[in-house]
Amino acid sequence: MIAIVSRNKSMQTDLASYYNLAAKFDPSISSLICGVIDTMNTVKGESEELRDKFREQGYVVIDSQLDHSVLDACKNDLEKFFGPDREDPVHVPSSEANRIQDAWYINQDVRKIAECPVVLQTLEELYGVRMRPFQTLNFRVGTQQPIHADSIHFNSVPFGGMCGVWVALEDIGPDQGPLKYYPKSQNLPEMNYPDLGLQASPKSYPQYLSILQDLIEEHGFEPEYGLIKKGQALIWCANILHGGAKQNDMSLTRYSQVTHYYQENIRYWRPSQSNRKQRFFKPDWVRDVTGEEPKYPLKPPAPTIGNFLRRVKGKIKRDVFGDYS
Ligand SMILES: O=C(O)CCC(=O)C(=O)O
Ligand SMILES: [Fe+2]
Repeated sequence: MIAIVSRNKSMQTDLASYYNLAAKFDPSISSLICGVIDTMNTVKGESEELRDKFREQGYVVIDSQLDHSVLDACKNDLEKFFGPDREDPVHVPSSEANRIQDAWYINQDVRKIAECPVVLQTLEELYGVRMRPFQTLNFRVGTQQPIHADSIHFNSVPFGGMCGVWVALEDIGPDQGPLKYYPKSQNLPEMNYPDLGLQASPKSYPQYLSILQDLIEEHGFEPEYGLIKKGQALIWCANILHGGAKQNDMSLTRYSQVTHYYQENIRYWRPSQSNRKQRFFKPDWVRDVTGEEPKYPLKPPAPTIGNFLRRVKGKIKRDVFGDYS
């Protein structure tokens, strides 16, 4: 399919209908612009410029104003959980050598970064509604993650009620494998697997990624890089194409925290887990769990064939298809 798109000129001019995307432009959701909720009449003043930039470019960079002691403590306290000889942070849903998911369960500074007042205030100004953190990811080095839109992992009804915020825990230069993103690509329509003629399954992820490469080329989107200073935060919207740039110098670290946020009181679904029908889920909101029994590790699953196959499927999804959702 990708080859056809690249070679066929008439299809190049009408990719939306080729991929059966036109129906996505539903006038009843006209309050959603480029995946960013139109707040023109609700928020005025100083934030207008930032909001315009967010709407036009699909991202903005702000100063989180987080105390550097919080950033340093986060970086230092998680250090033992990274690398080949790392300690296993058992009370989180998942962790790998360079990726700890939801470390807010075990680390107060991760939670402080996720609940950063300046970030929350800015998100409210950008979206006109409250956004709530529901997932954190901490990285020690660059991810070199392929270019994707977060909406393929975390979608919502209405579309666009999700965003990512990338906080630099150290100054980020071009050789550290910075965040790479394509301004204006958020203008592409909502693309779920069936819209691209793909089965809604992690198996389709490599094809999804290569269609995005095609679209980038067709539209001439130019990449930008998150060369930001320690404490700055890069906010991106659900539909913007982004990933991790190549790490040129393997000796360099790239300490960072990504927090994903959802708009409150909408419906949440995951395209890769919605094969037969749209499956909605309840986000695990970031919150204070200091008084709670640890949720992780979950009880080991019963040794049934079903559970064994589920674990193998999960591993293939991550290791073979690169789908870390
Ligand atoms: O930090 C990166 O390199 C990419 C992270 C990312 O795409 C995400 O967390 O949504
Ligand atoms: Fe992402």
